[in-house]
Amino acid sequence: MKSIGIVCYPTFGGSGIIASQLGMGLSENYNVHFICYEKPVKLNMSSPNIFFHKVDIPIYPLFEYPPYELALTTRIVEVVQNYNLDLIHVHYAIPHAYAAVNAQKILSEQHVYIPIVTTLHGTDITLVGKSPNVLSAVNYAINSSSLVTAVSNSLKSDTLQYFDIKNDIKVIPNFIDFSINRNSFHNLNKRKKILHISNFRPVKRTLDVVEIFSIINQKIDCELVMIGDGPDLEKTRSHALSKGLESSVNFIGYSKQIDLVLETTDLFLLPSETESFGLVALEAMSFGVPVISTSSGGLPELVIDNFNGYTSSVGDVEKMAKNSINLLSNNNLYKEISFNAYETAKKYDLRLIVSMYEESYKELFK
Ligand code: GMT
Repeated sequence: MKSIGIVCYPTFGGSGIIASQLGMGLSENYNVHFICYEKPVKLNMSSPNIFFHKVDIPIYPLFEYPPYELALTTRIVEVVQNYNLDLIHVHYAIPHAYAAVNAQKILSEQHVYIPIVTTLHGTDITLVGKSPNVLSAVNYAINSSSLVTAVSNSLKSDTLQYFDIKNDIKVIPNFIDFSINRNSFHNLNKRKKILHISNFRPVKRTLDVVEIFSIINQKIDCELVMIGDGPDLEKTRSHALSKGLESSVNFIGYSKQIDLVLETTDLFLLPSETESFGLVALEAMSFGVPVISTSSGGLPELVIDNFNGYTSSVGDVEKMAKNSINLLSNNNLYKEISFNAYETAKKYDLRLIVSMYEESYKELFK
């Protein structure tokens, strides 16, 4: 059986979730070795083919910034040597692709060949990667990877625009596990439940979520559930308070029970400045929950306006609220859009997308 190493951020972010689910899917046919500074939050280690190797980052008073890349590079070298890995798949260019291509170089001096697959997830390109402080190192890491994948056409074209890319970039979208039970047929709740999930970074525009909700709330009996935590949480909470919405907005922090919440949700709001894909929108759609989003980045590749949800320009809270009110007050329209959302999500079934990765790996094995 071939052995694959996966490097990812172990936190609640979409890239870590995709990497974990990919590893679990691959473990039916491969040994999968996760190399991360913590066990990924969504990783279920029940398969005997899944292994976890912790990256210990040296903390020493001299260092203001711990040398994560060096520790990761060293750990990749060790795991490849000790477990005879056949390929390393890194998620997120910064600094994972850079660490992996350096590990590849170290190993080549020992006559060990290891192909590197780099999956670009979004912020590693659109927000941080294109910054002049890291641009040439990220450019080098992408060009040195054996295969580069991006999670949407939009991310692929952003990457080609911001970097000097010599490699082809293959688009392999995010995916969702349809082997778990998904309650797709919704009857609208009497009191409509509206949901937002994010890491409350400025790119998520969580104040717009409150604005959209406050307009809907003037016309429709509804509640807003906000899941997640991050830099804009307090600002968003204060904004809801200042609008007198404290009794109808519920901030619940991080949750591992998102599926349970989605089962009883009527509408999902994602007014992001940009999203390379919008995994959380796909999760909502897999429960037949229509999405109101912006038309930025890769979102319109998933959320098709007037078909499985509605898209608007960034910041157009009036239009997003108008579309929400129209949808939530029209049962027949709601049923149709909800059904289309569910049917769209089925096209992103884990089994289909994992096999796209497997096909790509096969071309790289020696
Ligand atoms: O933006 C986030 O919530 C986290 C971020 C990450 O890197 O984990 O998500 C990015 O990758 C996801 C998985 O590919 C995509 O679905 C998200 O759209 C993308 N976020 C952005 O582009 C802002």
